[in-house]
Amino acid sequence: MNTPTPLTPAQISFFHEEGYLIVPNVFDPADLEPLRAELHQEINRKARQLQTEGKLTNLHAELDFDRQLAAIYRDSKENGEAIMRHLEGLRGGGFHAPQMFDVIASPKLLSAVGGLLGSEEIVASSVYRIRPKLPNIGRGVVPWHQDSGYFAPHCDTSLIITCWVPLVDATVENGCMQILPRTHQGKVVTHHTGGNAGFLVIKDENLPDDPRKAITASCPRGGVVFMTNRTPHCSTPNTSDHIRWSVDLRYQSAETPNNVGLWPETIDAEGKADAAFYEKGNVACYPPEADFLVQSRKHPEQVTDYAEYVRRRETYDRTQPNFSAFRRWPASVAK
Ligand SMILES: O=C(O)CCC(=O)C(=O)O
Repeated sequence: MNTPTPLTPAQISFFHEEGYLIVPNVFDPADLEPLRAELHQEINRKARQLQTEGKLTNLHAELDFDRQLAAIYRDSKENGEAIMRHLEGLRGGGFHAPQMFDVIASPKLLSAVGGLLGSEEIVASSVYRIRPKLPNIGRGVVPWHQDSGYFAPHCDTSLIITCWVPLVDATVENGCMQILPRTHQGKVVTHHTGGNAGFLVIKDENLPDDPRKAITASCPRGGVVFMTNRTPHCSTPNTSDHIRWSVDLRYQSAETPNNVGLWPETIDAEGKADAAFYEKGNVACYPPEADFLVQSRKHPEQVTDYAEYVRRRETYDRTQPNFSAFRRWPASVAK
């Protein structure tokens, strides 16, 4: 990866005024190749495991990264979902690899994030998601939400930046995001539970503006869509013939509440941490997952390396907290 190009003052102002920013060339597309290749290999590793267990017959190994998983899913929804669950990175477990960490800790990305945060002390969150949005499958369609809908209310007015990084060109056809601009200075609006695939959802009547004002966030591979935690966004169906792969990563200033360096003190026989750890001791914006220092000019010796990042993710994953105490949204009813 070569040297980062800092964001311009105009780009930074645009982000703060509009609540989002699309930068088409944060990365060279080649920078993302190691992650794409590793994900592709991981699909094959998991598919071979399912084959050994007698659940899968055709690996479709001749197909490219943006097609293989869709073919496996077409043969068997169960196998396709097993592989997707394995990759998605939910709850700290799932896929992590040096190639993933290299993207999270990429100087190019951190240069942009630092410009938007106005801070060089940057905390990354384990709340990242790897999204293979398969063609014509509803599961990857994400309803309107603000990321803060998922976070603890004490972080509502903090700035947490979502970096949405497509691993293929993201287009209207393959289901890129829609973003409602200039609405991110308002409150976290009411979300309902029970949206598509278990996602939270903001009903149209609760959106802070007319959804027809949404912009379409198409973005080439190498680009990044930056959003704030209060920017309403959603994503549309993939009507193309290939998978829309993306990862979304989250960062905040080290001054925003976080659980850097904090470990569950007690994990009982069932793997659950003491509830107090989540309710009092762990003030992170999303306490079930581990935050880590990813860049620091003041304390470079405290910046987390790959091994420590894995240890933190795995430890938090083992605790499996019940996070519902933090934010209770009403259940969705048919509109
Ligand atoms: O990738 C998508 O389709 C939606 C992403 C999203 O909602 C997010 O990153 O918060």
